[in-house]
Amino acid sequence: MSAFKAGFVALLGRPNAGKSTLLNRILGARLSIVSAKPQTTRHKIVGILDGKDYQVCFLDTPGLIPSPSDPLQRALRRAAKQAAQDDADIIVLLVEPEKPSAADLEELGGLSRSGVPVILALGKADIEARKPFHDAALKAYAEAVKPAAVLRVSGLKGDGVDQLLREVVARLPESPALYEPGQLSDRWERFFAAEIVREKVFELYHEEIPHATAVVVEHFSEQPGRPDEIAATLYVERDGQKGILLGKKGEALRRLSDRSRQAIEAFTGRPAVLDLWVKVRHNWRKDPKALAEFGYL
Ligand SMILES: Nc1nc2c(ncn2[C@@H]2O[C@H](COP(=O)(O)OP(=O)(O)OP(=O)(O)O)[C@@H](O)[C@H]2O)c(=O)[nH]1
Ligand SMILES: [Mg+2]
Repeated sequence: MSAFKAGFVALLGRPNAGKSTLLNRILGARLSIVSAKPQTTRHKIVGILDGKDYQVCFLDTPGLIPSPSDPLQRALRRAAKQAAQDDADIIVLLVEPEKPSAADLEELGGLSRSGVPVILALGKADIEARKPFHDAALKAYAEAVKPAAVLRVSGLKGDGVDQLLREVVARLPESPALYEPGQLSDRWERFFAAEIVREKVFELYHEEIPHATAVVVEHFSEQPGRPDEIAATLYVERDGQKGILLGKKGEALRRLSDRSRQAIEAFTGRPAVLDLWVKVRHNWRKDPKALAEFGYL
């Protein structure tokens, strides 16, 4: 009988590379929020996959922003770097199917200096128009990263995901399970409710709004025989942004609330009542106190 294996596997890459989509595909669950806009993920999130003789604890991370321009972006970078340097037993580096810039090679190549094995995964491999770039991209990254394994994946379609999992499991250290078997994440429903509202903000609003919005769940109560009661506050940076979130006669906010509630209900499998409030917290992305309060530090 082979010994039980378990460990942390950090999913790393630039913003928008498809890390959260890949994690959700591996787990078969919508754990980490996804959007078409970069800088969607703002937290390290553990997604746990239990096998017969292994447990893989994937860490979804905020995309590595090339040049962070405010304290929030710096905190996101730190969280991703920390996952690579302190937490990971294995790194899965997910890259775009295009030729990397010198800055990409320097930064993403530098991640391997931590001494943990790196699996280089070229993502979005389903996109036909980008296939001509695969070989050149893989060659350039492989030279910089010195990966332990190289493969192509599509988090969206699922291609290559089994192979990725095999490569990961083969390199897991021997260890007892790190989390209670059957537990999907280290986070609780309250956290996911806030993330789901944030995902809907990314879907429904544009320009600076998604990145200027933080969501705090103030209240979450589950009672037998009754819908969950959830209250959340959306924090934006300026009065004008509050007006945009609300929309004419509060219509936009009602739409956000409806969509968020439906998604939360799909996630928990229970009916819910959702109350959303909007507050201004001036320049919160530059305010370490606010960043700590919102869980980003
Ligand atoms: N065609 C295609 N699109 C993908 C794939 N994976 C992700 N995408 C799309 O790429 C966009 C970004 O996906 P995310 O999973 O949010 O990317 P991320 O790396 O987690 O982004 P951040 O959290 O901002 O760092 C979304 O529009 C996804 O639908 C893929 O395998 N194929
Ligand atoms: Mg993400």
